[in-house]
Amino acid sequence: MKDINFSRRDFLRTAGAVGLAAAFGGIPADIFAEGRRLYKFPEKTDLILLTSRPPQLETPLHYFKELITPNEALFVRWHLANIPTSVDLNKWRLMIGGNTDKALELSMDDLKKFEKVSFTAVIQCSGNGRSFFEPRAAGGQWQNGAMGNVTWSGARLKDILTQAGIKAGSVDVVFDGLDSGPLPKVPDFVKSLPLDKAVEDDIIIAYEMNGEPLTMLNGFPARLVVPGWYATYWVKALREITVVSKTYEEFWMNPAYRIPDTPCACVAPGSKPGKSVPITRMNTRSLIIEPAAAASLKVGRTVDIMGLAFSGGYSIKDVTVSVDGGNTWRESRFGKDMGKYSWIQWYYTWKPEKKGKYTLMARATNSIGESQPFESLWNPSGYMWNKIESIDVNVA
Ligand SMILES: Nc1nc2c(c(=O)[nH]1)N[C@H]1C(S)=C(S)[C@@H](COP(=O)(O)O)O[C@H]1N2
Ligand SMILES: [Mo]
Repeated sequence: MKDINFSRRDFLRTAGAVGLAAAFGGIPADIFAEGRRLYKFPEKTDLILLTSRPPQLETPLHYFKELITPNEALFVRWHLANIPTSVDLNKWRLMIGGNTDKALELSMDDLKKFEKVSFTAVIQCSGNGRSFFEPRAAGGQWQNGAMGNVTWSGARLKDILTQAGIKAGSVDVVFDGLDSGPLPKVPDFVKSLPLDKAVEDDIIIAYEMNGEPLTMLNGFPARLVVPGWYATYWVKALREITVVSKTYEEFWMNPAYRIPDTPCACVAPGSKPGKSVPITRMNTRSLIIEPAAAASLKVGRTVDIMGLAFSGGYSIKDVTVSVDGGNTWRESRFGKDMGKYSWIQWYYTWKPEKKGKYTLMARATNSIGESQPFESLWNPSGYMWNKIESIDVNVA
């Protein structure tokens, strides 16, 4: 068993308590941060609670001062009410089949016999930052905490598919996890990748995050990791991988998780796109972590403005910073380079010489010239938020 504290009963009791506390309005004052409610789930620290069933938990911003997001602080997002709360590795098998020469049933020991690959990659929900869109986009109202930077380890999907033998005429590879909806009519969370994407070298079935087994809420015992692409494809608690000879188009591929088929993946705010395509690669974005929004700074005293930046699999080339609301821009310094899928930390030293209100901004550009827009790129689902970050601080 994964964890003795993780019996289904304990887990549901914890989750149920959230509902009860909310129903009675009896929420202790000390479980708020950034004005939002915090809650602790098994194996996790206090995280910002969006919903308890299914769990949707956001990482408080201060964790992003760290280059690597600790496992207990990584955000959590499930779509369906029935999620695995314990998995017995003696019984768990990853099944691979469909349009393959043979069907495989891999135990965790079998999975660990494939070459082990490790890299650091940002995991980010398509809806990260959704709450900032105007007009409002329907869906979980995430701020900036539906992301994290994690070192993932596991087996190459390609190696596993090669062992099964991909038959001619294969088109998509389909991934299903152990979760399910409360009623049979609720579509099961199933995602697919085009075959040519699925056999890329960097796509892995991860069984470790930051050198530890995955936490239950982040997909124990194994999950798909598609570095550079939005986390909707990173199917958790994997159960079955099926190679198919037709384009897979069930609910979570169509109509869910699609973006306008326009060059900016955007439409006029409030309007509907004519044609849509599945969301895929992450765009380029940055975030200011320090100082915090509305911070009070001292005139004549040096501050290190610090933040992070990343893009969908292309390294960040530069991050420019403005301390005057976008009139002038200066280059920042970078921290340690953890590879093209990781975020990079950037720093800019600033000494405000006059009292007043200042607007700090950051803009990242990746190695193929993709950058951040001055105005948000609106789409009906509120995906891909990457407007140039901007915070106000006071100097006194
Ligand atoms: N089995 C399963 N995998 C899933 C999901 C899900 O609902 N079920 N949600 C996806 C989405 S949309 C996101 S953003 C990520 C969240 O991963 P995390 O909970 O580890 O942060 O998981 C992905 N994998
Ligand atoms: Mo997501």
